[in-house]
Amino acid sequence: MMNINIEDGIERSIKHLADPRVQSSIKIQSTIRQSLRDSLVRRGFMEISPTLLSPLTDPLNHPVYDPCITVYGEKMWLTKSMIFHKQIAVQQLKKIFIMSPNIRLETEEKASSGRHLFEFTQIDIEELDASREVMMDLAEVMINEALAGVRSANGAELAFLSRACRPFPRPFNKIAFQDAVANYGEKFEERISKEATAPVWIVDIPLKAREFYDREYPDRPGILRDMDLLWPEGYQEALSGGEREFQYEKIMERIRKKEQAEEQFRWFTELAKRGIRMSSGFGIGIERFTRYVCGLEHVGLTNPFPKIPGTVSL
Ligand code: ASN
Repeated sequence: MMNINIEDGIERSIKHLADPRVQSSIKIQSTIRQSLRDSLVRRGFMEISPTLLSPLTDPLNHPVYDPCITVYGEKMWLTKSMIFHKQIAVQQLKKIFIMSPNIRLETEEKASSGRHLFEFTQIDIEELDASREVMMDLAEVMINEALAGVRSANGAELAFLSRACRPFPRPFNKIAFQDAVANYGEKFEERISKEATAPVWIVDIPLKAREFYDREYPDRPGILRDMDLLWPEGYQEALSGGEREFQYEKIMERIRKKEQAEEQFRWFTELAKRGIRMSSGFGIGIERFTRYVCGLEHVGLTNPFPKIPGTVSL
């Protein structure tokens, strides 16, 4: 069964951990994690435990291998994101966040994207009764506080990596998805990010490019009250989020429109049937944040045990 050479694997892992770029980025990441947590706690958010295994997880909007295990005779999935758990927990807990480890078994060609690991952490945030705009404002403030935090705590690492790390003028620029496609074509994320010198919001991403769970504009069918943020300098996606659909009928209609198996979401839809309130939130990829701050070619350089798509490693 074992096709990998463990000796080689261990050798690679030792070399990786000894790489000064890896050591600097891990140090910087520690500051980023602390700063993001502090920003949220200061604003009344509460950290809750991650969920690793559940009969309910994010369907995602792109294909991944789908690891599922049988637990006491029932199927459970490794967490791809805690989107539904956030939406459920926030009904009672109001303002929450999770340092959430996610497993997404990305297809092999993603190995060279520079942006994908099949195990990563996102700081996943949700607030009850909040609008998308409130969440965008929070994201900008948190990002700027983390950049300022790194600048003051990690001077030596930034100098070694030749990075400046300054907070950005606010508010960040916004482009509607439709305009982004019209002006930059299908590969707009790559193009906009490459030409940008500060983060750029992509807003109003349509249902066809998104999962079913973000909320539609009441008067613009198919267009969602959602957002992505792009890092500048070509580092692409920093975060994604939106307002969540909360009306049972609409949730069901959208699951059908996306041609997804209703059964897979029953733990959520049955709860929505009883009545839930609107919430908004987003998730910031911690390794991608670190990669951008450090200016590294691959996100794997920000993790002590990087899981590169298509490769088995420690
Ligand atoms: N964390 C994202 C959100 O809040 C969802 C995801 O990771 N797919 O919308």
